[in-house]
Amino acid sequence: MSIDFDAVIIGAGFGGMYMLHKLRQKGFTARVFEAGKGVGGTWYWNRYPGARCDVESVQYSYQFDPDLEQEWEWSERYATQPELLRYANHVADRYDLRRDIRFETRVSRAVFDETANLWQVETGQVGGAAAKVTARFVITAMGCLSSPNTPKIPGLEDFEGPTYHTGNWPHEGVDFTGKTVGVIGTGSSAIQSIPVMAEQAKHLTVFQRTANYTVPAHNKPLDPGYVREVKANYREMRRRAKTKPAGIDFTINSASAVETPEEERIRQFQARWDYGGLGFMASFSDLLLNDDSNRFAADFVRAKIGEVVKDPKTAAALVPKNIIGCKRLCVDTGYWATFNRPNVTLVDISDEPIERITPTGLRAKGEDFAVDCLVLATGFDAMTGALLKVDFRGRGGITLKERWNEGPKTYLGLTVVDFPNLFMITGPGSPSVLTNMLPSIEQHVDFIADCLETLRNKGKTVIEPVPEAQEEWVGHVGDVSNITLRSTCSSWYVGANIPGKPRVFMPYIGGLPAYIQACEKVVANGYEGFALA
Ligand code: NA7
Repeated sequence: MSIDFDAVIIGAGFGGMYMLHKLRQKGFTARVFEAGKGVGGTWYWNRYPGARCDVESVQYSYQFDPDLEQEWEWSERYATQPELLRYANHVADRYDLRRDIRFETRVSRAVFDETANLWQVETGQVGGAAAKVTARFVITAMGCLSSPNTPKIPGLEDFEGPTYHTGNWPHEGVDFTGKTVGVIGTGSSAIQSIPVMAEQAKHLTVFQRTANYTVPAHNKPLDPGYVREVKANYREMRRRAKTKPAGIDFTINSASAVETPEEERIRQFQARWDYGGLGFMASFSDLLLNDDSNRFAADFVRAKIGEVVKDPKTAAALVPKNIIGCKRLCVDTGYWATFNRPNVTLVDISDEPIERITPTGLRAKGEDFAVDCLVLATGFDAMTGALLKVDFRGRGGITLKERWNEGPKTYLGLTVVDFPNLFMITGPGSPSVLTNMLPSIEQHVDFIADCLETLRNKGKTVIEPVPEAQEEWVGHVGDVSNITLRSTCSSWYVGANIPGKPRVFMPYIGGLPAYIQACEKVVANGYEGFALA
């Protein structure tokens, strides 16, 4: 059987685009299949009002080409979705990527042919015929938060008005003027969009199952002097970022919160709060390791709610009860203050679920809430959702679904036993969602491209992890997750938001530096843990 491409790449977000560029640079042929009509992945689909990245734009950007980072101008501290999408399109143009991308094409199935040592990839085009291509390697770049979760709330299909999911927002936008809107969910997407939708809607009713911690973004236009400084020292900043567990260049206070006197502790929290953003969790080194330390941070944030929200009942309902940073910390602009608006109501459904969706609204806690439209800010089937939508068949016809019956098992979050020549960019078992995605993506792309080049140089055509190496890695991923408080709550990190999903802490929490070191050791030892044929 002939081979159409060295590699098929699934997805044209930041992972897929760089993978294509890198493979071309090394002289490989590649074809990218992308379900959307354009590039950008997460930033293509998540077009809800107020959508922006919670990692600062100068850091949430590619670093593989110093010219690119010098020429691109970010306008705000945190880039909006439209700006990120412009950036993705700029990258696609600059490196002439589109000619190897097939848009509106979804990969439905990929079967490894053990005789020819290649993948047979089946695609379906939106409104078109199914097609098959063959490739030596398949590389998934489908994103970690790309399979929207629509909860099975009784009656949802009977609702007569429009229903929008934040993770698959209409391209033409939605005009909420004069509308009554019901929002389900209070995660990052809701916390970003609620303040913006509230400015337009006649009335917004927010249904909250779990109150979330959020810290102010303090977003602002980027000061030209600051940008000049960043650009003059970009390499050094990127290098520093890679020494930090999250791959983000912010200062981590090495002190312990419990061992720090109260006055100083509050001063540290307040300084981070005033600066804004995810760096709040780096106020002390033990916030996710020690219950008491965590409680100090949680109480600091909880106390802020009462200072902002005027209605005591609403303020009390907004106070999160669980561990701070266990679910991903949110970064907001005016979220709590939005509940002071006369056109916004919070409905606490923590003690009983939404009873049903009716043709004209929602019924919860024995009350009917009439709404013109529904916004589902209900998140994603994270980390494995998109991967398991593709019918991957490895050796002996085994499916990835069967293999991951009890939760995802990978070697380095990159490869899976019995699925030769299949690589996952930011797969489960890699730092991925616990880090700045851009450097994590680039590290994976570089690893994969170097690996393919090594195979070519050695005259090898097959690479796959050996079971012992995978077992050891899965054990290590589990062991490090048990050290932190992060694995203890019902978050999407452990699959708890999807009924029936096995409860496993999916990302690698050992930090980006430790992970990079582990990968480098594997390579230095001649692709230790892999079998090459
Ligand atoms: P999240 O963070 O998973 O938030 C989803 C929200 O939807 C969360 O508040 C959920 O409550 C709520 N939810 C889900 N299903 C239901 C049902 N059936 N009833 C009521 N409420 C429900 O997704 P986001 O899109 O906001 O953010 C995802 C990531 O993107 C984020 O972490 C950043 O990394 C960027 P729950 O907490 O499960 O009780």
